[in-house]
Amino acid sequence: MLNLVLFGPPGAGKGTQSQKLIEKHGLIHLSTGDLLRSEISQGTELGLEAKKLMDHGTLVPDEVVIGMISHKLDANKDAKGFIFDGFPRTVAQAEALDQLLASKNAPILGMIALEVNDDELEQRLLLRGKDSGRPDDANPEVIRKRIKEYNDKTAPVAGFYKAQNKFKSINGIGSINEIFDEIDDVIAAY
Ligand code: B4P
Repeated sequence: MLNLVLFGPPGAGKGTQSQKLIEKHGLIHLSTGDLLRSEISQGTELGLEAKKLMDHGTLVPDEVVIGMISHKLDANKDAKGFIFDGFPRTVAQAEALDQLLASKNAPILGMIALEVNDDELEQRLLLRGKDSGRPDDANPEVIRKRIKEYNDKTAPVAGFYKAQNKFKSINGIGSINEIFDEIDDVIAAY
């Protein structure tokens, strides 16, 4: 099973590259951001609670996202593999994911991190915010809060995968196709 974690700060290009990877490799895309936004648009109780946090650039509780991922893994038992996009975002989420995958005998093959500096991230997200309708992309203060959450809570997740020799990092600045080719070279070398 080809199970990959695509990693990086908000706006690094995880969602963009995930789309290309699922087309090429026939994987299932599991984006916790997309799953949460779907709960919000359906007006579920979970969505209403998540929206309050997401609109301020704060992470939602670990147990909420772990539950969503567990459900999706169970619903896709015949998948060739999964791209985890925006998950795990805390060390607790990474530990839970290892446990979920151990019970399926299908561990994470690797984590691929996209490196992008803060100024570029802010510009990309503000640009997307002009027409995405995402409140968390429209406000520079919220974007900076998301980057701070990343540095405080998410960046340590890289160490979790480094300790397992599964971490690879690439430059996330450049054309979308160039970056995709680099990611694909990393996958071919696994
Ligand atoms: P996400 O939906 O995961 O959003 P994100 O971090 O902004 O990344 P995204 O994938 O959208 O951006 P991308 O880099 O593709 O999270 C949103 C919120 O949900 C979080 O703040 C949190 O509250 C909550 N959440 C989600 N998962 C959670 C979890 N596991 N635990 C707790 N809370 C969670 O693209 C950004 C822009 O850059 C796009 O417009 C794209 O076109 C552009 N772009 C991409 N590549 C480019 C390139 N090479 N050059 C120029 N522009 C590029």
